[in-house]
Amino acid sequence: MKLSAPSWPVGISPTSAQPPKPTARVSLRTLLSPRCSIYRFSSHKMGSHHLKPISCSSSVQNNGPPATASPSPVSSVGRVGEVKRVTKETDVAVRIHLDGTGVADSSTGIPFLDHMLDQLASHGLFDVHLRATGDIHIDDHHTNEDVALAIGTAILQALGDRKGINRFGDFSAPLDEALVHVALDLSGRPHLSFDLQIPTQRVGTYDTQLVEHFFQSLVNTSGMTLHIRQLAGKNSHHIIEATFKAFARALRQATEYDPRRLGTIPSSKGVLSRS
Ligand SMILES: [Mn+2]
Repeated sequence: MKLSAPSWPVGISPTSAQPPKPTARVSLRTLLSPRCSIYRFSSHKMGSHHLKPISCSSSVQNNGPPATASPSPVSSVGRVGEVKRVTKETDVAVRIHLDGTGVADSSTGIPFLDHMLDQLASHGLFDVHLRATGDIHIDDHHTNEDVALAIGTAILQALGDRKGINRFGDFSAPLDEALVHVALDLSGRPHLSFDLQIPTQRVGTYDTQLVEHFFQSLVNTSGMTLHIRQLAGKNSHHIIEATFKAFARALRQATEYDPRRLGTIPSSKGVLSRS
């Protein structure tokens, strides 16, 4: 696997100024350090009690000034995470702009996943550009997982030192008969509690088991505490889509700035570590 900055044909629109603005993002050099191996797991390890803390702890551990070894070309226009992740199974390039306008531009080869990533962009008001190719001739498992791992890493990178953010997010999204509650904490500590009862094995061609796998993968690389509860719902498409909408809204809240924070780190410890 390698991480490098992909070049995108799509420019980033400047955003309205929001104090405080991070001075730089976490450098890819930091992400590539030996202490920062992206956690990769296979399906038999997916039970949450089997998950080990990820080793990628160096990039935000101290919450000090972000690394400056790699001057960010985008620091003047908002918080952007950009990751290219290549394995023998998949090739994923993602760029996420947390202070975006909801530009949805994702193509994974998995139509239903594209539909869900569009929810993430439009309801989070994130600009999400993602291209993925993978071994979907086998099934969607590897591509679904690696897309989520890359998105999680991009979020981690975009958040930088997390100064001044709300940190917590909470939203309940209805979609017709479905109602899903999401609560999250950008704590730096990966945890997923997942309680959806999806009644069918597939939505379109998408295996509904992959929903939990998607969020577990995202949680592990982003360093996020995430709770997902289904309060109502009968239709699988509605339940999953309500989940992505609630997640997007909660993440938007958590990543946005709290003006009363005045740019300080929202933790009584003074740091938001990943361990
Ligand atoms: Mn839909």
